[in-house]
Amino acid sequence: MRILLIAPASGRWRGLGKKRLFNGKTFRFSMLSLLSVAALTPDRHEIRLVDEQVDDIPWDEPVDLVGITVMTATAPRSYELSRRFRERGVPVVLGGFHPTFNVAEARRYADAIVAGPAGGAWPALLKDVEAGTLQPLYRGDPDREIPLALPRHLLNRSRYVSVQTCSATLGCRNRCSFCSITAFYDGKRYQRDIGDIVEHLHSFDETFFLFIDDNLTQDREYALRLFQAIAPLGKTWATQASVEIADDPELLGWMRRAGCVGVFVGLESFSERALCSQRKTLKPPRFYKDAVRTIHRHGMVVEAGLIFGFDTDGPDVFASTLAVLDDIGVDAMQASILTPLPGTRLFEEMRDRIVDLDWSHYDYKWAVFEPARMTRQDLMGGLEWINKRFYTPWRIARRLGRWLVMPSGLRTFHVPLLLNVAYWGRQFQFGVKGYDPARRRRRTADLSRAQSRDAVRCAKPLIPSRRSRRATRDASQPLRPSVPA
Ligand code: B12
Ligand code: SF4
Repeated sequence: MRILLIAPASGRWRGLGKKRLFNGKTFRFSMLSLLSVAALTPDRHEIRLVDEQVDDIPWDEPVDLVGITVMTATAPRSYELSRRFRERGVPVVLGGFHPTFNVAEARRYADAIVAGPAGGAWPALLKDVEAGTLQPLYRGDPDREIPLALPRHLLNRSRYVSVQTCSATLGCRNRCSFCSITAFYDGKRYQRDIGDIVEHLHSFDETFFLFIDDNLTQDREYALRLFQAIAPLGKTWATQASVEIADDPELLGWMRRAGCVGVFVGLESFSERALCSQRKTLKPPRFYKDAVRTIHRHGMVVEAGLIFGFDTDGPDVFASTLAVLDDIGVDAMQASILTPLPGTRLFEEMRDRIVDLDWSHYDYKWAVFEPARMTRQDLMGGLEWINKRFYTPWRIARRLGRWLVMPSGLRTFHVPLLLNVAYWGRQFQFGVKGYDPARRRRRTADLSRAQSRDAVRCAKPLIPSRRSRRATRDASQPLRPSVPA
């Protein structure tokens, strides 16, 4: 069979990778979802992989089966692609996070759904397609390992920051209410054999790679053994980890020796109340400054993940967060709007407040619910504002200058440089502007105070001037009886 696997891209992401400047390459990686599906496909089938951020859909090429990976934000585009292929008589299979949590909806747009991981389900589905007995739903088995060796030649590697990505673990044992990972893996965590990972990393022909794990250091003993095993390989890599690593000098030391040059840490918010409300019970925000400093001392860049729109967030949250970010000294920042993704506990808790069910807006940039302490417009405007302000040239220069004077700062200077320039380029490319809602409110309040003052003055001058007294008298004269007394 000729199988076409598609990673759809919605809105402004579509074709972004074809642009010459600020084409999102720094943020484009992984494709592990479809590469894993391809790796589970028997050799007798022919596979083509299309990433819509980079490639066009080959509408005119003959194909026997289409597989689409679907996130909530890309669901509308996926359904559109699916409709067009099905109109041509090509069966379409949808897999990934969104169909897993929305089986009934997704089934309306596809011939079959793979819910959960592809292990077990995809090979069975292919057999059924060949036998002409395709079923509407297949459930994957998370205990079946996805092969580590992947057909990376299916990707145009020049379009990605790295096609060398690896997942040592899948899932996370924390249960943050906004996170899809918890729901997808049911709060469980799967760890691969360390020997297999080392052997796999040996096969990478470039020095730099990415661990796409959601929380690589969650199991300390496993992480320690992993870092000790990969240290001799002389690779450099980046990953996501919990800020708690800062409390563990031994782990941090091995992480550095293993080649880690950067960590993405989900700080989410600087309000302890906000974190508690989402059951994110990690390090209290007041320790972040020391934590960042410690991670820096180990030569790793810190990119902070932040979320806005918690019920404790008022219009002033953007300016106050920016001040804290400047103070604690993170090197890059990714800001998102709290988004109740289907399948998460947050989605259930927010059901009554969700006002926008256009899935393409579930990309962390839209306020799809009514926030408690500001308007949806303010939340979106504030998000753009903090993005723009954090990546102004002078703030970038200050961060880079700070990085240069750190031990081994020169050697890894390209990491914060690339990240900051890429983020700045994204603001530029997407025309991000925004406004500070607190400031706008103050200005509006001042304005309306001034207006009401003026209104009062116009309506009833407190101390009428001599001129206005005369004017009042003059104006009222015709109303006096004209008959002489
Ligand atoms: C790398 C990554 C990206 C990369 C690349 C995505 C890609 N296509 O490979 C980039 C940077 C482009 C990206 C972008 C976004 N991402 Co992203 N991303 C990830 C991340 C960290 C890893 C994905 C991965 O490789 N997983 C490993 C593979 C092996 O697992 P998998 O993806 O689940 O795939 C398995 C199954 O789901 C299934 N499967 C998946 N697809 C298909 C298709 C078929 C046909 C079949 C049969 C099976 C199947 O089989 C696979 C093997 O078992 C995940 C988090 C995570 N742990 O998954 C978030 C994640 C997928 N992203 C997410 C989001 C929200 C986004 C964005 C919308 C916002 C953002 N973060 O910027 C944008 C979307 C941009 C757009 N509008 O186009 C959410 C999705 C939640 C949801 N309910 O939709 C996740 C889960 C993060 C999270 N914590 O919530 N992302
Ligand atoms: S947000 Fe991070 S720590 Fe929380 S459940 Fe998701 S992956 Fe785990």
